[in-house]
Amino acid sequence: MTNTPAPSGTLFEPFRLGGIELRNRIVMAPLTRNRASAGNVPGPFAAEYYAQRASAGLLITEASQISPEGQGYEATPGIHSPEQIAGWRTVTNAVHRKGGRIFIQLWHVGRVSHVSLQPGGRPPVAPSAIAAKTKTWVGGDFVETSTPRALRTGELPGIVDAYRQAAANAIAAGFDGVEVHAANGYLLDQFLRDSTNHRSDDYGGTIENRVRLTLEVLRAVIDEIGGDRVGIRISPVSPANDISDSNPSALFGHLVARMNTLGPAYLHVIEGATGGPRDNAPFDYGALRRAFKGAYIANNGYTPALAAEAVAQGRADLVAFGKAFIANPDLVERLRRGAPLNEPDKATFYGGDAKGYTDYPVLQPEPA
Ligand code: 8OZ
Repeated sequence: MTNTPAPSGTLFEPFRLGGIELRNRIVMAPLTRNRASAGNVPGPFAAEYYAQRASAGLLITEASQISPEGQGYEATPGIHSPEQIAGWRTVTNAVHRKGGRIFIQLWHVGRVSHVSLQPGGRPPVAPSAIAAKTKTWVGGDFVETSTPRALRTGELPGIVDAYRQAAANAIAAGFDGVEVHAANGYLLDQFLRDSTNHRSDDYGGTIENRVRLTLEVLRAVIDEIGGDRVGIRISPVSPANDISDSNPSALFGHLVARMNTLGPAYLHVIEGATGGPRDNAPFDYGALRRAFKGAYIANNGYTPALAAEAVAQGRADLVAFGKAFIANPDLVERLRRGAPLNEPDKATFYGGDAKGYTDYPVLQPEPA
């Protein structure tokens, strides 16, 4: 990865997010690493991994399932058991000792799962019984996802309550807040978008109905821990995990307008195709930013220069980097100095041990 010095600007200035002060505008994006231990407890190197990256203004953890049914890949951590809460406590302590701030991403995969990961080997759940043409990670390999069953209307309050409980657990684990994962074709996104939501109850059909579950989740989580400690991530035009919508501008415009009445601290937007081109489909992100009353975190394919420009021009309050943070624990310092970036090693993204996780080199201190 090449890097040119970021134009002097506001990326390195502090930012007040909800009730907390971030020391810069650089966010570590949520990154799935599949290194959890037995019981889906954060693994032995997780505290060190996150603490190494604590100079980011805000760390957002890897997606963490809110319930056993919410899991879709092997060795992803949860935030529903006492052991998981205790495991995350070691992570939040390590990050806070270094002066960092950390939110946990709350995840339910919906249909993006496999029977072998589901309680009792049952099918995964989704708004509608439509299989995703996508793969998940089981037994150290990618496998086709299993066909889901449609959730009954009467089951939805239980899903909302699992998010609420997970948010309470996150606070018990010492997190500064939570990010509701409503992106990338997982459960909430499956309810939002009309390629995956074919329901005929109050949670399907019209845009008003399709946003209902996401808003109920947001309201429950905010009631539990306060809007200052809650963000939400969306990916309006990303096809990730075999998903699409016939009118993303209307859908996400409506969602954001309704969210304002609940008062989450931030909106985190994957612009374009997740991990891919930013211009895969036309979308006016500026309109979302202007419509939303809280902070806007931009993500996806931002180079240091593009990030500095987005913040300097006021198109984003914060910018989240993913792969660059895998390979550069001291990304903030490297951007400040205009230093070269380490290249991420794709072979160690998912699963494994400390290799490709906690062993990326940092810069030597600058000579005085
Ligand atoms: C990569 C591999 C597995 C899961 C996402 C949680 O896309 C993920 C994820 C990414 O949001």
